Formats: sequence, C-alpha cells, structure tokens
Amino acid sequence: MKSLLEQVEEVRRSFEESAANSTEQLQELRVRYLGKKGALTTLLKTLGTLPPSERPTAGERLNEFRDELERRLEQKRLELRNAENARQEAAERIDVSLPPRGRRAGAFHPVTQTLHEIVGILKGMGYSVALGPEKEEEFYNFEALNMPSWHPARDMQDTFYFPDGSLLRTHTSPVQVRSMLEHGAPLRIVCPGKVYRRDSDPTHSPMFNQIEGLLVDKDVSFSVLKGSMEELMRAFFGRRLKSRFRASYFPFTEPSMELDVECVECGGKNPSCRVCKGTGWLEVCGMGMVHPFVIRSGGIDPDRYNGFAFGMGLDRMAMLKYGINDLRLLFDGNVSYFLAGRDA
Ligand code: 2NL
Repeated sequence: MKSLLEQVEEVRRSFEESAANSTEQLQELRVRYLGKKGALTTLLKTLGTLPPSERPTAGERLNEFRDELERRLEQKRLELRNAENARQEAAERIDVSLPPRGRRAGAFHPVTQTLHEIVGILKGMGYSVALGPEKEEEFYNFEALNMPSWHPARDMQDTFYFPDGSLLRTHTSPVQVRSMLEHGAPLRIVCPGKVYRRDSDPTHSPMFNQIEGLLVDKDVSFSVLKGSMEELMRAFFGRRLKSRFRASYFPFTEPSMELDVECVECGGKNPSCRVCKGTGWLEVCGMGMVHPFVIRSGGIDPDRYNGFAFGMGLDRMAMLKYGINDLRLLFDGNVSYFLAGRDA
C-alpha cells in the first residue's frame, strides 16, 4: 500500500501533466482534483484509515496540498485570461494610421456651378447680383423693353400668360428694368434666373436659365462692352478662345451684336462636329448698347446716361463648358441617361 505522501506526489504529477487550454477545460480540471469525487477528496477520505497519531500531520499535509492546487488553478486561470485578452486585443486592434474611407459629398448641379462661375467673374468686374419675380407684368417683361403689343415675340404661342394678363418672364431683362427704376444710374448688375417660353423639343425646354448683365453710366463705350465680354469668355473657359462679333438685332439694344467663340470641342477642325455643326463657331452671347427708349423706361435720362447689356443662356454655357450634349442630362432626374452616355 502506497503511503499518503506517495499518493499526494502521484496526484501532483498527474495534475502537472494535465493542460487546460480553455475555461471549460480549467473547470473540468478543478472538478477532477477538487470536486466531490475529485482526487483530493478521495485522499481526504482515506484519512480515517490512518492511525489516529498520524492523522493531524497527514491532514495538515493534505490541506497544504489543497491550497497548492487552488493556487495553481488560479494561476492557470490568470494565464488563460491573459492569453484570451491578448487574442481579443489582436483581433480588435484598430489601425489608427489607416486613411479614412472618406465621405461621398454632394455636388452642385452643372448649371449652378456655371452660375457661380459667371457671377463670380462679373462680381470681379464690379457687378452686383439683382433678382426679381418669375411671374411678371407685361410692362416690365415687354413694354419697357421696346417690345410693344404688336411685337411678334409677345404672341401667345411664345409666352405663358396667366388669366389676369400677367406672365412668366421670358427673359431676366425685367429684373434690370426694375433695378434701373429702383436704383437709377450709375448701375452695374448681373441678373441670373429661370425664364419660360412655350417651347419644348429635344433642344428646347419650356424653362431654362438665363444670365444678363446691365451697365449704365456716363459715356459708356461699345469697346468696353466688347472687351468685357471677351474677358468674361476667357475667364469662363479658362483660355483665350478665338472670337468674333457679328451684327445682330434685339429690340432693346442698338446697335446689337452676338459674340461667337471658336468651337471648344473641335477648334473648327471637324466638319461634322456635333457641337458647332461644322461651322467652327459657337454663339455664346447676345449684347448691345441699351436702346435709349429702354434707358428712359428705367427712369434714367438717356441724354445724360447710356449703357450696354448682354445676355446668355446659362444652360447652354454649362453644356459647352462641361461637354454635355443632351438637354435632358441637365433637366431630367433619370440617371440612366448618364449611365447610357458612359457605356456608349
Ligand atoms: C441672348 C441675348 C440679350 C439683353 C439681352 C438687355 C436688358 C436690358 C436692356 C437691354 Cl434691361 N438689353 N438685355 C441685351 C442684349 C442681348 O440677350 O442671346 N440671350 C440669351
């Protein structure tokens, strides 16, 4: 029969050889050695078989052994916990040096960008923005602009009229008439905004955006108008494009002209260019010296002041600058047009 000490040694050896690689295994180990049917309990039960004189020493020895097992189990528990913590830290490590994923930012509509650009350039030339109503009166939209009731542009076919005789403005010029009446001369304003015409086909929208400028002062010259428009185009397109001024007609300016710039798409080199239709030129701007009748409509004395005005289609400018060839791309919310354009 093995002595109690020998048995304790045996249990200790087997304990040392057993590994616990998880909390569950550690719990099993605790049950196996310290549980009700565990190795230590089994040894404690043999105490009674010893001669009474040996029991106190043997009991003390077993108590020490129990404390030792408790210590070792606690040590294993800590080792396991530290290993688990290290594993978790490694798995959940955040790399703070990674660049951020970034956010998808919104963007201004191309027409709005164009508006900001043109207004910005003109502000740099001393112009201020003036705004006015989209629902207008015949006087501001037509009469004051030297377009009497018999004028062909006032046809019901071209203008959206309300039953009370008011209308949707067909250009932003009425804003300029209102500004002249309100502020007088000298005046330097730019008027962007929505305008409406009864026109709807693949290249015309019943609503489009226009931007007009008006300068009224003493001894305003035609050459300053030409230079201002050439500089506006250079700043807007980002380079000096060949340009030409062509005689034209508007009821509210005299003389009148239109500015053409060299085609931004083909530079005049492609006879079948979609953008310039092979002409090599793009019509970008209408302008002229303000008709004395219009100066007077604005409450300003045409014998003391004169001025120039210009106007252009904002949507058209956006299309030319950003290479957009279909009006629907600007006004339709259907994104598939963009996708189709990209696949093609
Ligand atoms: C164009 C041409 C133009 C004007 C607009 C104007 C305004 C007043 C007096 C005189 Cl209050 N003129 N505006 C003048 C010439 C041309 O626009 O092609 N627009 C899209």
